[in-house]
Amino acid sequence: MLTEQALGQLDKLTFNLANAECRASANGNVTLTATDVNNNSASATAAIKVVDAIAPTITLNGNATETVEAYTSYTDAGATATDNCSAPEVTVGGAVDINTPGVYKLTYDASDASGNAATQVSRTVTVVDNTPPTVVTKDITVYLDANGNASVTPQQVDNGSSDASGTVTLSLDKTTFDVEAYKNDSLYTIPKAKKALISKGYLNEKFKG
Ligand SMILES: [Ca+2]
Ligand SMILES: [Ca+2]
Repeated sequence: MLTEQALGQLDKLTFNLANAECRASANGNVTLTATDVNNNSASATAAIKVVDAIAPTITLNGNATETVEAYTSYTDAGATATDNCSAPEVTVGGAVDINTPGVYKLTYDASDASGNAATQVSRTVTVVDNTPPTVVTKDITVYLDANGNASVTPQQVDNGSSDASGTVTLSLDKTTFDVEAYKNDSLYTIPKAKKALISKGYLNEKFKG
């Protein structure tokens, strides 16, 4: 039976677990020596296997859910991992396509040198296009035809309207004009056509302007 005194004579191989537990070289043998009251002693060794069974912990940088405007740029804030032994690298899974609106999931994993895997952390990034196009117009002149009608296409009054998405669909609230429109809307000043129409009797003199 080992006495407290005998235990005090253990070989001096010691372990500082706070520093040594993560190194393979920490594994080794200890020698236990037992000595009786008459100074007879005997020793035996015991192998010490040091094991790290504690997984890293991952902490997300930034928010777990983010909404970003499309066609800008996105930089993932990443995540950091801490471990009782070291600072494991964080592996990022997934990617965000800033040029394609949608919902993206990024995952973060980390393992320590002993193969203990951290609980996966993730981030949801929603890419939205909430920016309306830029509309640029140009003033144009249209001429009434022999029947007193005229039409305008969106392309005729567009002067480089654009959107970051690269595509815009153009439409006009009004595409056809006639003599009545001419009479009722001073914006549609069509001098040449007016002159022609007056000469043809479609307009009377009061519209001569
Ligand atoms: Ca660990
Ligand atoms: Ca847009």
